[in-house]
Amino acid sequence: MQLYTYYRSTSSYRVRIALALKGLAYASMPVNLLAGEQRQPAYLAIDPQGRVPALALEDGQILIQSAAIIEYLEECYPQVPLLAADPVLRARARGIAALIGCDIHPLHNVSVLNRLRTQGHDEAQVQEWIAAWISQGLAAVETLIGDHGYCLGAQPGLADVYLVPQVYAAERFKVSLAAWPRISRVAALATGHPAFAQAHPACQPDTPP
Ligand SMILES: N[C@@H](CCC(=O)N[C@@H](CS)C(=O)NCC(=O)O)C(=O)O
Repeated sequence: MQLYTYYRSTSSYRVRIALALKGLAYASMPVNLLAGEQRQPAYLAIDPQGRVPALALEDGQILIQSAAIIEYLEECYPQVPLLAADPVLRARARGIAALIGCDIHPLHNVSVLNRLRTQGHDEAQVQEWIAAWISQGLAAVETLIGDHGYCLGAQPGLADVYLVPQVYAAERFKVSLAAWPRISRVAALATGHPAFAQAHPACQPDTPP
């Protein structure tokens, strides 16, 4: 498989974690979002929306959208499951994933921030926008996760696949995690896990030196 990815894209980071947790090999196909490669015709032929990630399967078929890609991996490679057997726990994990993937991340995506800038908002206003949405969302996540281990149990799962990249984005945008001890605990735990370490933005082929 080939993963079209950008080192600090949180959506790509999610898929990298899922692939690593499941022990699946893939080739990284870096797309430089700062250079606008996602809007070039060659990449639009892969994802007409011009976003990463995209996953090319071994038969050449291409999947887009991190949620759909992770669901595909879960269905095809269930040996290391990201979802519990219990339907309620599955729904809780999907709820946290949707909260982050639908209600936090899209509001600080690069194209949204650039639209704010072209509308005349200065960097302080853009920063306030980012911090407001991340803080509101992570405050809710803090109440939805448990007091021990990963978000919803002793093993990492779908909620962690979404939360750890969102924590990375919070730190990148200088949003303090101090008010959220459970989230901080999960992030610290993930730091010591080889799959999360392998997927981290700091050690991707396109990570700047
Ligand atoms: N809902 C999509 C979001 C994908 C997305 O917004 N990716 C960002 C990077 S995290 C991107 O490619 N941005 C490029 C742009 O906005 O031009 C997913 O989960 O895959």
